[in-house]
Amino acid sequence: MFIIGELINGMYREVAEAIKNKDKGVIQRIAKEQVEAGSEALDLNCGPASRDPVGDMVWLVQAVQEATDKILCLDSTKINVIEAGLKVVKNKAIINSTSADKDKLDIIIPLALKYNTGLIGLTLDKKGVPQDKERRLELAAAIVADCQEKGFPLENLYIDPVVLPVNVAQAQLEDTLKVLLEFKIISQPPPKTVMGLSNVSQGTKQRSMINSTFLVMAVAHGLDAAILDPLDKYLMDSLITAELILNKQIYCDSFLQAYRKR
Ligand code: THG
Repeated sequence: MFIIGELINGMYREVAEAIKNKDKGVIQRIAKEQVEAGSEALDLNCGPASRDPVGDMVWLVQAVQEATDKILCLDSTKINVIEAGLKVVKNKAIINSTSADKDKLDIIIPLALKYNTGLIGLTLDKKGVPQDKERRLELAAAIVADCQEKGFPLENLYIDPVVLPVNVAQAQLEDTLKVLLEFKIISQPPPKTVMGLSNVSQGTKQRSMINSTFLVMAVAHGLDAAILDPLDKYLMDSLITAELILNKQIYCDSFLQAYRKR
């Protein structure tokens, strides 16, 4: 599993405060903790309260890459925020994200090509998040087709079926899992798949249990990458164990210790 640490997000009060006060130490500590816990990439999101998302994204990128050289996943719906961040990224980046809207794809895919980044494509459009698996598949196919047309390598494309909270859209979660398998037959090579895992438990009281169970099920449906809280030990141990059961890790009696810190 390609793990993208989700904790540098202005949705968290501590992070929002640190961004506001330009307190690099807090951000760099959270970056290092997530890397130590197994993240290969770090999501950077200024949060809904940011007054200057362009300036804040540039500051976040610069602060984080002083602490780690991991892949940076620039998380914003605003194209100018993404581009400002890309201009200062030194190593590898992933654009998080584009919708399936043609006008957005026409700007974002060339940007991803110009800066040689990965790209996350959400299966939503101006009409919103689909209610069913068929529409999610249609939107994924539209993103894949546009990437093929523009010469963007599908190995660098991550399709995200858009996870909604279990207390809001319970009836859709099974479809969200099943469509992961269907994304894989859209093209050759297939796109990769990613989920914002913690969305599933927002507003619930058993977050770790819900996140872990959903992640294990997603692993069984071939999920390639997850935006998650890598500091949740129960979640990470569940992930390692799911990969063990699917023969993606070699068994030994101390497999949890052996695989936790790779
Ligand atoms: N897909 C993609 N990117 C994404 C998402 C996605 N980026 C943002 C989000 N979804 C993934 N990241 C988070 C980060 C935090 C939370 C959920 C998803 C979260 N935060 C607490 C909450 O809302 O309860 C914040 C409160 C707190 O604990 O302080 O749950 O789906 N491509």
